[in-house]
Amino acid sequence: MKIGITYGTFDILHYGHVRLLKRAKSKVDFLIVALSTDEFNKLKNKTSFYNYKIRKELLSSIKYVDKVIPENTWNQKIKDVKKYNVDVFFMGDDWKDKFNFLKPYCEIVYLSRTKGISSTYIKSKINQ
Ligand code: C2G
Repeated sequence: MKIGITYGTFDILHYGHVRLLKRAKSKVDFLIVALSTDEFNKLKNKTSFYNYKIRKELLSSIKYVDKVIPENTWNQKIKDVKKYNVDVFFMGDDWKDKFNFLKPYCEIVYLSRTKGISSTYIKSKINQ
């Protein structure tokens, strides 16, 4: 069974997130999402609209997502890859080459971001 993992905040879930998850899941049998906790978001200088519990509830309802785990720190990826026997690490290409240190442990796939949508954009439109 081929296992994949991806990481992110996934705030205000939108079709950019879903398309990334769909494409990742098309390449593996089991897809894990490491979801940034509210505390970790502070380290990323991000405040999400939805808290972790809600973001996890939404992600878990997506048929492409098989498991959601917390992302608490920047440096848990190697441990996660080993712990879950991950074969493929996925990230949007806004992170291109940022996680190449994982090469010895698993395949790395950077997927193109979906243009024209982001949680920030949605928030800006709602606030208009
Ligand atoms: N994404 C996408 N298209 C968009 C918006 C986001 O493909 N229009 C992808 C991003 O490239 C990322 C994933 O959806 O792979 C989640 O996006 P974010 O929640 O913005 O992820 P980020 O805050 O960058 O967290 O340790 C890694 C970090 O946790 C990544």
